[in-house]
Amino acid sequence: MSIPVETAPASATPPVQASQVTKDTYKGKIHPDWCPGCGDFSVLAALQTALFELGLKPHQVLVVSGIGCSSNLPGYINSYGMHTLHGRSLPVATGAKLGNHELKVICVGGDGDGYGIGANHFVHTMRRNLDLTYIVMDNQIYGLTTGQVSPTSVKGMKTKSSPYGSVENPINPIPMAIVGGATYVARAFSGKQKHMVEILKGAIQHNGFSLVDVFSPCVTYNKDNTYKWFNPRIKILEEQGHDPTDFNKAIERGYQWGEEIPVGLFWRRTNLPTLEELEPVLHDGQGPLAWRKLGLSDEQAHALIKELL
Ligand SMILES: Cc1ncc(C[n+]2csc(CCOP(=O)(O)OP(=O)(O)O)c2C)c(N)n1
Ligand code: SF4
Repeated sequence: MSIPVETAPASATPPVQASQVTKDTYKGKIHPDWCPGCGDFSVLAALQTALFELGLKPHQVLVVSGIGCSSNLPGYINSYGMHTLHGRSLPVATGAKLGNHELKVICVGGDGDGYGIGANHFVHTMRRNLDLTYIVMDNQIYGLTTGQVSPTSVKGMKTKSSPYGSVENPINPIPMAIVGGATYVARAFSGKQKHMVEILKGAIQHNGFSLVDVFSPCVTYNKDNTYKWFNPRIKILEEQGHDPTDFNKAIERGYQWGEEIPVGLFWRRTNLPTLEELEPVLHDGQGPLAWRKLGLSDEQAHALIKELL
């Protein structure tokens, strides 16, 4: 079988015609199969609005996910997308970003996906300060697998896998990301969509690794951390004069849990170079790696592809 070898254009310009972006541009063709009322609907809508308001074109955006209800999101948005393996969105996204550093790369997934099986990738992607936006739809439970305890389930929470109450301390992703090297660390709530849009726009525009942890209630399996439970507790940092350049305050507010739970931008740092900025090969004037010639003859390329397939 002869495999056609794609010849890369010499210029860095992607071979896609940019069309006019409208409010509907980012609407996908498939209707989400999430349960009615799932917090993930709000995250999808906020992300679509943020991309529209930033004037980005779908061909400039790649959305990468792992596995879970929340990780189905790339199927519902009109952009480039990859639905990868459980916990593996960040390494796949890292490869994509280094392959084409002009892309806006956005990772999405759940708390189980990102803070459980994918926690090692989370830590290493943060310390590299790759220019990625990571949105975690944190419902404090495994939704897709029908309600087991997750790394962010509250201690004592009764789930299918912890019928007498979880005995484990949960992960707190906010302080973890601040000390882990993330340079934009924020939290949003599905019940405050307008605020989420602003947080997402800031994250996507930020040059460096941004985490947006979103309280996105699982209305089917988490009967503790519901909209009703969150609504009176959620307080917006931006309305309280929080300074996101104050490291100690960011950590302190990140630990707050109980009667008052802050959402908003906890921490932002702008003086740390990104991994892409430190990679000399990306700055030799030849544009993204993805658009460069391979430097192989057609025969060599065919032989290589044959070997890999
Ligand atoms: C390697 C691997 N282990 C386990 C699973 C089963 N599994 C699928 S989704 C999931 C957890 C989903 O929870 P979360 O990431 O929080 O997403 P949600 O469904 O709540 O949005 C698990 C354990 C899997 N698909 N692959
Ligand atoms: S099971 Fe939970 S997380 Fe999954 S779609 Fe339903 S409400 Fe959303």
